[in-house]
Amino acid sequence: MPSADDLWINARLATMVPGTAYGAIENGVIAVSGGRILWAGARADLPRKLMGTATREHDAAGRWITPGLIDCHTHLVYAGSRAGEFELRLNGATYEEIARDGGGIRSTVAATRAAPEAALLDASKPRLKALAAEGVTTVEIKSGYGLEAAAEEKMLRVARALGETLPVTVRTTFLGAHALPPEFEGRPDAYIEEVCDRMLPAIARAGLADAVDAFCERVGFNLTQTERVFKTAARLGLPLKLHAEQLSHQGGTRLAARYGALSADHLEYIDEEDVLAMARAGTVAVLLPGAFYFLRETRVPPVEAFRRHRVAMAVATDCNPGTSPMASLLLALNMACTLFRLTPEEALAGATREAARALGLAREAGTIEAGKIADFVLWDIDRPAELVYGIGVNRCHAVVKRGIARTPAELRSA
Ligand code: DI6
Ligand code: FE
Repeated sequence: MPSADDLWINARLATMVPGTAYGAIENGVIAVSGGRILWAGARADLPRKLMGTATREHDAAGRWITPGLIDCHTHLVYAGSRAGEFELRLNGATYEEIARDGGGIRSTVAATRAAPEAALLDASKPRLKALAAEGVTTVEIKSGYGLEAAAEEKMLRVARALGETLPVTVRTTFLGAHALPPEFEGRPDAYIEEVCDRMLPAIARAGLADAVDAFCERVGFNLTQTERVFKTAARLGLPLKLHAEQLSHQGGTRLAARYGALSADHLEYIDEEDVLAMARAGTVAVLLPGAFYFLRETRVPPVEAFRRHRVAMAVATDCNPGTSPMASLLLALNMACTLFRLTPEEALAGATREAARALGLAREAGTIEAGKIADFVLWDIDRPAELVYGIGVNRCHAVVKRGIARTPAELRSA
């Protein structure tokens, strides 16, 4: 065993390794070497070779340490604001009506297309900083507000650039099939052809996307169109995700399971058969309580069925201007408990271990275990449930990204 660069001692570890509640270890130690966790466990079990050899020793002073949080579903790169649409909805219009009238996603598309790349980065950075300052060390960012090759590529480049300017791992997802761009009005199949024959192959060649997603919905794309996107992505070797059964039941979840998708997301209108298909395929259920809350949805995803059939549940912000203008994963966790009745432990697992699975990163992140990237968070809390319990409360003391510690204030001013 090599010697450690850093030893974090006197910690209460919520490792999130399955088996015991929160995978908790009292009087724990984390040894870090080369940005990875070399060893984690109880002080009493610390290998002799790691004692007193570390270059730096950090006293966690009895604080809880969790894995770095992972926000596995966001659309945080966009320009403009939809506060006006919010006001329309409060004056009686529905989300689907606004979408059909060319508002909604399309208004964000216009603003995002028009924004120079640097301006798009500037507009998006505060949202990622807010997440980072509350312990998010990995984030997924989708395209889908460009809806033409150049603007989709611009969004994905900005997402990648965010990961280089802030200490957060960024995973990008191509969501070209998010909405129908105005140029293709009445010709959705022609747009899907554009996505599959031109946009997706070019983006894959440029290495700009880590996964592919689509919006399978009445206001999005139908099953046949979604399947064409999946086929193309699979041919290019890209993993799949799907916005499924958010506003109505379209059968997207079963399609996603059939194609071995990493995750199906939203799922308010999913049925028992769909849950079984997900269980068989190992597809993660990504729950997005922010969108549920903001749209005042009343149908909740079937959490009990997910538990019964052992479908892993992740929780994410869905940070986007139209249906979840929320840049707080801690708030999403609170909402997952209050609105969907997840337990605090399920919610925290949903933003760590299961979120890692939803991104295909289970071997790299999501728990505090030897071999994983040294991403973890120190919290000023007495018990893990406190993370999920507070509303608008950030108890983050320090965020360790690849072994390097920063305070929330440093992350906010990065
Ligand atoms: N589902 C959503 O909730 C967001 N996208 C999606 O596919 C909404 C995006 C927006 O309205 O801007
Ligand atoms: Fe979304």
